[in-house]
Amino acid sequence: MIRFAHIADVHLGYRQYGSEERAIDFAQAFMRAIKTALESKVDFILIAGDIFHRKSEMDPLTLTQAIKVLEKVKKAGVPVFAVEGNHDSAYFKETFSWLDYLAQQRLLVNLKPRFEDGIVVEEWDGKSGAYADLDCVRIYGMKYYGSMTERVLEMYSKKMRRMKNGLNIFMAHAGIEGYVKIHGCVPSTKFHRLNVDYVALGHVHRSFVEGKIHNPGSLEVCDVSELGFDRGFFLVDWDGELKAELIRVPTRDFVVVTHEVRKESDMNELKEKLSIKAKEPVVYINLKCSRSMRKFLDEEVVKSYASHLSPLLVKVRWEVTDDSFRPLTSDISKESIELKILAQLLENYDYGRIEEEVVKLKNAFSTSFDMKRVDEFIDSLLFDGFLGKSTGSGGRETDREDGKGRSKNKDMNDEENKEDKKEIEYSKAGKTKTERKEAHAEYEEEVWDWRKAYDTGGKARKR
Ligand SMILES: [Mn+2]
Repeated sequence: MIRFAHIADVHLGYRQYGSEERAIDFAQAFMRAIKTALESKVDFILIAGDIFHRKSEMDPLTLTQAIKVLEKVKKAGVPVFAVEGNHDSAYFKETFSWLDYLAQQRLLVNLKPRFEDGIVVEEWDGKSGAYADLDCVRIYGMKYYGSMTERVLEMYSKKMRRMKNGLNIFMAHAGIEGYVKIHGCVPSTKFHRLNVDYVALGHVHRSFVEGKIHNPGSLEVCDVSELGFDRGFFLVDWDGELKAELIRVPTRDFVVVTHEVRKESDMNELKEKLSIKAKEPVVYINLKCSRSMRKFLDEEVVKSYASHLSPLLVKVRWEVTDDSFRPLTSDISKESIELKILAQLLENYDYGRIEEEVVKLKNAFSTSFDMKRVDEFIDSLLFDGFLGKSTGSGGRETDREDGKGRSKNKDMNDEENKEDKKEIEYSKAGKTKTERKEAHAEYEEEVWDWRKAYDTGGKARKR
């Protein structure tokens, strides 16, 4: 019997809502999936694309996360086969991707066809190739090709040869039509037609099985719209017959509340809606109100309604409607539109409310290269104590009036104290880990502090 794990859409390095903790959630989910797979004694592991969230701008922490987990698999002697997703590589451009890098480190096999007067489907030679053979298993891999998926698949399938008396797998980062509206989807018949036993897909963040086509979904929740989706990874047994089981990996709790505020007392109902149980969740509040009502509602107060949940973060999305009809162009200045758009763009980052600064900076550069203006601008930022601040706390306005610099120093001291406390926690965790090793290390959940890239023995993060 052959047993393997089929994982997809890990999205390492995704600092969702600008949260470092969320990026750690994604890494922890990857670790959990891999550990479960290894404990289930799999013969090999498939990763069907989007190991990383961003194809460029790799950071050391994200790369460490990938390497730490993959090293674990390598140590266990289990081979990993992967394809590049839309988040992993620039499609069609023959560039050296981060998966190529991991392949060079012998942490995985990165399967993709080559193009040279048509498609070239060769066996993996230790550096490159489109398919790889194990005892009784052949695995073909195809990376993401966006709107070209169907055409590449057509060409690819003509070059495929079955391994006789073996398990034949085709792995691709592509979706099939009818599940979600995203690019890179093809009709499912195109995959059914392939002369293989198992089609391993990634791309659609929701789990589904359609005949031999299997898509596990993403390990964590990449977008609030994906909340209701079933997700996990497949543990597959094959002995002439296929048996695939979706293994669900614990993920971060999400609390999503939509509420309409017509009068101030409606806020009490919002409180009621939030009186539920959840574990350090991401809280997502959709608030609908009129423009005149919006003036009475303080975002910080809204956020405080969720404080009893000890949330990881609270996100408030305003859906503000105009009280009466007003033509769009007459009294909304170009600048305010620009500010609005910038604010939306910046929402997913950790900079707080800096859209005004961005506009000022842009103006300082675009009107002339007046370095004096740029200097003044930077000075004003520094004195406002704005640097070093995290998510838009709404406290910035008051800092400004408070006078120069003081708030900045206070923040920095807090940071240092936090660091000290952490150091103590780590050293404690280190001790308990050694003690525990003799007992049953197997049954303890391995919790990593990914910022420092080592096992904390379950102490640093409580889930
Ligand atoms: Mn994805």
